[in-house]
Amino acid sequence: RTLESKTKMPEANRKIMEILKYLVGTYDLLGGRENEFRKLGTQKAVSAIQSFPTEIKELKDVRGLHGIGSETLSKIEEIINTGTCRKAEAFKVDPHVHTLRVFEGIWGAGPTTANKWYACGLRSLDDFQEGTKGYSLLSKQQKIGLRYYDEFNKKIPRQEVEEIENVVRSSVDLLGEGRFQSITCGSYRRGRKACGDVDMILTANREYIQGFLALVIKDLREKDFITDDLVTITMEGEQKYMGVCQLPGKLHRRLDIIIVPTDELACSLIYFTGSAYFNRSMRKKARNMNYSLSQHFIAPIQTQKNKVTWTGERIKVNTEKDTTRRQRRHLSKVSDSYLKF
Ligand code: DCP
Ligand code: MG
Ligand code: MN
Repeated sequence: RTLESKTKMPEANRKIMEILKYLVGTYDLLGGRENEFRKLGTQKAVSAIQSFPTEIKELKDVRGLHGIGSETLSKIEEIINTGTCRKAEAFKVDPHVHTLRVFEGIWGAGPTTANKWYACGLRSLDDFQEGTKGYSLLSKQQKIGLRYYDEFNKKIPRQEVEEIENVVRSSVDLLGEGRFQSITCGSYRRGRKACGDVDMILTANREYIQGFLALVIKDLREKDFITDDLVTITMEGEQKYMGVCQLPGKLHRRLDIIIVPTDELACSLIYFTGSAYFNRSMRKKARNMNYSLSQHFIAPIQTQKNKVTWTGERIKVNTEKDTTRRQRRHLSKVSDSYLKF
């Protein structure tokens, strides 16, 4: 797996990516039809540049790239020439954008919620204090998000991610009698020095997984390691937990755990390691090759006049590498360095 290795991408490309991603995030935050349109256009450029093999020195280097519109091209030109673009600079000092970003920093609040609050006249975190109108607008999760606002918005050093991993793993090993493997994914597995949360996959043979996640969570709660629950999903095909944990003397941290049968591990690893961008391009690529890639499996599909049909067949993949090798065989003429492992 190619990590998001900072050394590999040329500095100039990384700069362009960084600013374009900031624009994508801000368009998303602002919402509305126009911004949605701009967001999608800019996102296409991000995907294209992500896998661009050489340093972007001039506009003509990217002019022919598939999917980059003229508006985005002119921004890229601005970045090449000036190191920034006026749109991004304007967003950075826009109080409306600033407020929406603060609101979006409350766990459980996305762009839609942030805009709704803004429209209600709310302007800062103080407007959400207990007993206020703002407080009454918060969901149960958002109240937890607000309580730990500063803590959740601080990154977790790798070392602490490993300490958290160890607590979870020791519980899993004991309760699972050694049948379960636990793997920390997300930005940690991509090699980041500091992570937004801890994302773990627990895996064992299908016969053992039913109900197991609930046991682990209960145990971790009794140990006062898990302090709050945000989301628990326990369906037949999916077990997912999102909550809050805390090591003694450390900050409250976000913890996500999913549990998957071993036969789905490869696709789950791809999904849960991300990044979200990577997943989007992988899935799109799969789709273009008449495959459907999900967090559970990869399967051949047929597309006719925008109608997608699935035969029910799944491709057996044992490793992440299998998943893309199989795809790549059908795509030998396209070179996409981002898909190379
Ligand atoms: N994911 C995804 N699409 C999303 C959100 C998440 O495909 N909209 C996948 C890819 C992510 C993984 O789940 O890498 C974990 O999600 P996180 O939100 O924890 O993101 P990261 O771990 O990548 O970054 P961070 O350091 O912010 O936690
Ligand atoms: Mg994460
Ligand atoms: Mn996560």
